[in-house]
Amino acid sequence: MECQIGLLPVVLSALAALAGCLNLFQSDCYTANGADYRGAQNQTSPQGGKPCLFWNETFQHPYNTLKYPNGEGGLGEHNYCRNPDGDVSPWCYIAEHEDGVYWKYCEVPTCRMPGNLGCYRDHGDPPPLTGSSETSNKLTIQSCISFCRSRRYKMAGMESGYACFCGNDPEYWKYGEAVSTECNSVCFGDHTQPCGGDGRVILFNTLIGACGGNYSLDGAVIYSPDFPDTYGPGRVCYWTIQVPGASGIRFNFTLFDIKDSVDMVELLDGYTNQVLARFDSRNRPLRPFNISSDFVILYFFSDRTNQAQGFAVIYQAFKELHPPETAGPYSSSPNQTLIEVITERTNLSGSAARSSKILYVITTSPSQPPRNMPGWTVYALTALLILTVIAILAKILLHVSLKWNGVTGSRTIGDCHRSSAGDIWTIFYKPSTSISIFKKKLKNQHDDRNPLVGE
Ligand SMILES: *[C@@H]1O[C@H](CO)[C@@H](O)[C@H](O)[C@H]1NC(C)=O
Ligand SMILES: *[C@@H]1O[C@H](CO)[C@@H](O)[C@H](O)[C@H]1NC(C)=O
Ligand SMILES: *[C@@H]1O[C@H](CO)[C@@H](O)[C@H](O)[C@H]1NC(C)=O
Ligand SMILES: *[C@@H]1O[C@H](CO)[C@@H](O)[C@H](O)[C@H]1NC(C)=O
Ligand SMILES: *[C@@H]1O[C@H](CO)[C@@H](O)[C@H](O)[C@H]1NC(C)=O
Ligand SMILES: *[C@@H]1O[C@H](CO)[C@@H](O)[C@H](O)[C@H]1NC(C)=O
Ligand SMILES: *[C@@H]1O[C@H](CO)[C@@H](O)[C@H](O)[C@H]1NC(C)=O
Ligand SMILES: [Ca+2]
Repeated sequence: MECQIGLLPVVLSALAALAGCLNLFQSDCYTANGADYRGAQNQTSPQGGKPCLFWNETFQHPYNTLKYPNGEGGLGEHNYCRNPDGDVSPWCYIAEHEDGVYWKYCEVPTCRMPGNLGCYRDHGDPPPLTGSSETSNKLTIQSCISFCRSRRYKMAGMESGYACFCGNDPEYWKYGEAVSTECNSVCFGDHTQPCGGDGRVILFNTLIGACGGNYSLDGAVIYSPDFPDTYGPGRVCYWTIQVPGASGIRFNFTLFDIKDSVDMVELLDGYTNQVLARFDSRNRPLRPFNISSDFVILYFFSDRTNQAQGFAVIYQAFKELHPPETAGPYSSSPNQTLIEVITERTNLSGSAARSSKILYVITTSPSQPPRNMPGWTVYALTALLILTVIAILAKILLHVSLKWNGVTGSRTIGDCHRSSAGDIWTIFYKPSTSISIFKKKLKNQHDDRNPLVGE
């Protein structure tokens, strides 16, 4: 299942592995919890299972088309499984049971994000992944993936909401695969993510959510840093995509949630570092597009405020005997015109120029000479120097006369330290085994804490 065809000796198995990768691209979901599922499964399991109720007929429950008439969360005049409330998986209302169960998680086999290797049985001795492990009452999918990635493991597994296992074990499946709904215990660190179950481990490739990497496969999915958590503040990441022999690379953003106009994604020509496309909250990638190069750099930048879910992008290299004719809007020259074609708005001023300079620093070889300083920079620096000297002199004078104020200053620092000790509260957090009951109450509450309100 791992998408690594480069080292396989036999051509046939290489083809099979690539086919496996391509199948993964046909996934209906690119989020860990299927919040983006828009497929048409209308029962809780493809083999039998309970029939789902229509969202336009569930007015006795919090989620229905009367309350969300504009297709929020994918609701509509249908009875397809959806995840409108930030649960760990798509679900639907069912005709009520004797025991009061009125909704169920859906087992949707096509809704598995690429890089999620599935839900597997664990009999404990030895576990499916035999590398490092840890437990944490703040476990998220990415906290476990990061733990394993930093120890150079290719796979990370979460179990029972708080346990994390790492490994490279090729036979992780040996105790058998389980249905996805058996891995729907919430992560203790993030109740919108699935973290396995009792005796069930959910496995992920540790490439998910890495800040940067080098890709040479014909195709792969790249996720924003820290995925499926929101991307962190101050992230500067770049991924190289170099597929020798390709005449072009197709990009399809299947998920794009960038919070402000400062955070951004850019695509650069790998050879010239020229910015080919820039996306942010105002310039979203509307449709797939081609770049006619075999070497592209994907770049991500986030500032210190306003984080969001991030992105998932499929790339697929293709080979052509002759380059596409200049017919149609897409085959334009890959300068600024590409951006015009694929975004809502075109604006390459200011911040775009700054961002490519950041990348320029990162990717340029040290042999290249630094750029010449413009004249105004010299004047600005001189002015700054004079101001600094004045400030230092002033400070020395103030220090002599206001010495005693220093005490107040140090007290403030102490307060800061004290307030940062709020982490202590997490120790009192007791993981509850009745998570599903807790979730059931949530759906029952008619409360305003559902994620649709923000949309
Ligand atoms: C882009 O990816 C999505 C998700 O796999 C797929 O449904 C869609 O058809 C793709 N678009 C194109 C033009 O291939
Ligand atoms: C589910 O969808 C299938 C195919 O569209 C349809 O035949 C079936 O009647 C639907 N079942 C329910 C319960 O809506
Ligand atoms: C809900 O939508 C379905 C499909 O469009 C329709 O058949 C059904 O009559 C609708 N129910 C109500 C109460 O409007
Ligand atoms: C990618 O390749 C560059 C240069 O070949 C190397 O410096 C960098 O460490 C690689 N990054 C990763 C994540 O392997
Ligand atoms: C991108 O290139 C592929 C392969 O040549 C082609 O099938 C596809 O139509 C192109 N897509 C766009 C948007 O130009
Ligand atoms: C695109 O860039 C190339 C060099 O990078 C330049 O020669 C060409 O004139 C540019 N085309 C347009 C339409 O700007
Ligand atoms: C680009 O953005 C700048 C400031 O963000 C604005 O002044 C300018 O009018 C914009 N240009 C276009 C073409 O939208
Ligand atoms: Ca931001």
